[in-house]
Amino acid sequence: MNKSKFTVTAALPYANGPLHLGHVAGVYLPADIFVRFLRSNGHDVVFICGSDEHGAAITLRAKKEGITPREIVDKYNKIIGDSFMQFGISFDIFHRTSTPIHIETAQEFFKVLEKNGKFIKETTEQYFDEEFQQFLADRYITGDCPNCGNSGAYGDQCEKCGSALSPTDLLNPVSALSGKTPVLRSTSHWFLPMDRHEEWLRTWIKEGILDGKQQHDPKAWRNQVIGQCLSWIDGGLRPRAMTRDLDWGVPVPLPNAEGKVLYVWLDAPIGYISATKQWALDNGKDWKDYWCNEERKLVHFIGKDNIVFHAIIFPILLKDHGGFILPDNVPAYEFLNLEGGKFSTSRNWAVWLHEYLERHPDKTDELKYTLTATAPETKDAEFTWKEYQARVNNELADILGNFVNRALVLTQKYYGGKVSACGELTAEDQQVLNEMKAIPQRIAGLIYQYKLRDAQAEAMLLARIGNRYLADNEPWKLIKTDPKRVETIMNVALQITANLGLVLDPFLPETAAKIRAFVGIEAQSWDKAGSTLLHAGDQTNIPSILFQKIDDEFVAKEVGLLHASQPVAATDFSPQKVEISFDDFSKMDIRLGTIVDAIRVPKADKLLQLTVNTGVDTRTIVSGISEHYVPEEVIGKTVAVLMNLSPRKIRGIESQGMILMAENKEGKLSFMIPEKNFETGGEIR
Ligand code: B3M
Ligand code: ZN
Repeated sequence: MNKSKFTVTAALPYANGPLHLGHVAGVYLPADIFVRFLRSNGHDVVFICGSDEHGAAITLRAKKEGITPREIVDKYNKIIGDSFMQFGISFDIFHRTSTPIHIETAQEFFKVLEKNGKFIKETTEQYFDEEFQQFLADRYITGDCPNCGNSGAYGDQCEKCGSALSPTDLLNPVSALSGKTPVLRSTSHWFLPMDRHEEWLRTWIKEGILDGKQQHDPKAWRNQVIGQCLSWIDGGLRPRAMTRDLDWGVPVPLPNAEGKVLYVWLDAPIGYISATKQWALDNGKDWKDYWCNEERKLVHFIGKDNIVFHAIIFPILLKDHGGFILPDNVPAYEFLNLEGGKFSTSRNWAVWLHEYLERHPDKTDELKYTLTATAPETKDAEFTWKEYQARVNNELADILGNFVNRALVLTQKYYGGKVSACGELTAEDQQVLNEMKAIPQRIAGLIYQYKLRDAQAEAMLLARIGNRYLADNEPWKLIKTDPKRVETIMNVALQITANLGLVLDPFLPETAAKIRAFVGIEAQSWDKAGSTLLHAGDQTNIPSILFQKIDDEFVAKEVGLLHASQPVAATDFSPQKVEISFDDFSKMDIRLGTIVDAIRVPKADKLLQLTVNTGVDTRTIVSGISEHYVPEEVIGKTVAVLMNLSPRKIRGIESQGMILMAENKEGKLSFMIPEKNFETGGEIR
């Protein structure tokens, strides 16, 4: 078979902050799995990434940290690059858009478009911050999205609904610099008349046809990608400024363009090309073979907020320039949420990759497995530490780890580690071996369709089959009565083990390498997967444990870290009250009481009438918790009671004391329940 050649890119992360697990799950890990598979299946492939070092994302961050843009990009390029390396994302190059080769490439690209009349130069009114004396575009300006109402939409895009915007589209625009409403001033820029491109884009995206030729299979594109693109095109594309008034970026390479730089979304995608050029220089290749050869498939892995830039704007630029191939596919990922919330840099609701790797340097495959198993391929998904624990314990440790360990330990025990001979195969053996043969083909089929979650599940299926095979055949019992049969069983089990060392490789490269080392084989090409890889008499090695179980303490610690990192806004809670003496405090008699009965107070929405056993008596307390708890759920709870508060009549009922509650920012209430199972009456001091 003639194997397609690929150029695979992963979105260039802005060098304005570290990466979190949402980025990893929705771009870098799937791209890496895809590329590792292509390599092992004998495709010619280059895997390109780098940091995006221009644009308002960078300059605004620099301003916030009080350092220069150069210092910002140096700092985060290193943090991001190091964490990719440590996590084993196997880019052929991780480049930078602030390098001379990139700046030159981007300028050259711009000049060609300009010379060929692909831009319109126009003077228009743009927002200007009078206090900071600066034009405002992109992230320098925020406001309400005209399409979805999101109040944090940027001047070039709403990240919530994904639509591409211009600053003047925003409702209630505010400058990110001064926080004030900007004024309009005129300035000239080079615009890309996207409206001229609607027709061919529609045919290309809908049917995969470009210049009358079938360029790609539109059925292979994700529905969300096609849907988003068509809705923009149908809504009418508008000219879009390709330059900005800024002092950080790629200077516009024309006379009389002082103080103007390329729009970051013209600059950054060209970063894929310049990175390829650098890699080609370093490796004695011709970069044009990766960008200008129609035999090659260009694939962009991105998050869904980047769809318009990769499936509409960049293709227009490539076509306008001429001589370039267009993407064969743009697998875009939805968003990953975290423990019930959205990943957010500003609210620090995130698990940062570099911090995870610092805490758990030996748990890369555990994270990869969980992220792939829950990847937001077709809809938003959620990462929780509980699920991580369950995946590691119940799947990686109990199934994969257990099976591999059993197969190798028994081989050590019975045959001194030598692969036993395969005798006559039973129908069951044959069936298991047939599955082993079929699984790699199914994995390949799924990966070519960018269904990496299902592909990983297929690879794990082989471990499940192996685990069940040993459990069903119980060689540890049979060894006493039918040692001949056990030889065959162990041979089959080891063939499965060796195959796991191949089929898991794209997903769990470290684990797969360990398994191959256990059975004593080298990395093999994908076409070997499914076959019997071991021969009777081959020597295997003593295995180590593949996966340690994750205990509850691990989960509690991780969840705790997440909450502990939350910035507490001064306005969220009331300020501290005036100081009191110890005597004042000790006047209060607070105890553990148990709620023995609860009823609603008629005609009072907020009130429950509680009967509380305090250890010294049973009393009535009226509590304003009815909006938070129904009577049935509070009965039996042991809670903190303020005993010696003067009794008061509430709605005609005498309330003798008070139940102490904690309140969060949203005004939700929680009982103060003792952490240990303490009896009623215990004093709280
Ligand atoms: N840096 C946006 C992002 O990180 C942007 C991607 C560029 S890809 C050419 O989401
Ligand atoms: Zn929106």
